[in-house]
Amino acid sequence: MKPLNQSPQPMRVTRHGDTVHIQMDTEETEVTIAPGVRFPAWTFDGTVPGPVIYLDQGAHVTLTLHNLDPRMAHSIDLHAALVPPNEDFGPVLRGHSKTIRFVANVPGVFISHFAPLVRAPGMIHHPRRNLP
Ligand SMILES: [Cu+2]
Repeated sequence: MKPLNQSPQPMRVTRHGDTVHIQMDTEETEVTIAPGVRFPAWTFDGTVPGPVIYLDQGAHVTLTLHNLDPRMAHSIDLHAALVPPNEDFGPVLRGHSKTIRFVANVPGVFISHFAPLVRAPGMIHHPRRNLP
């Protein structure tokens, strides 16, 4: 098992037409909350709030959350994903990964957060257009 405070890496997004594959890491790590002030936080890709995910309406999304934390389970609750929350938003055990699949059918701005606590990255679904 790796130690706490691993160097975060940015969210990895791969797009192939309407298919979007997202890789995110979750862990406890120190973040800077004011100049010179570090604080331990539960993070997505090492940040609070986590990264914003931009999707086209109709995108077929596969999001894999990797829990790098050696001490505890983490999870993600994607309000944009109309999936069974008890199955897809449940805990990802330390050192494990979980994949959530959904279609971004509804355009809008959605919160995503660790369940049950909020540390919100966002997800924005544009009405259909071509993202780079
Ligand atoms: Cu929620």
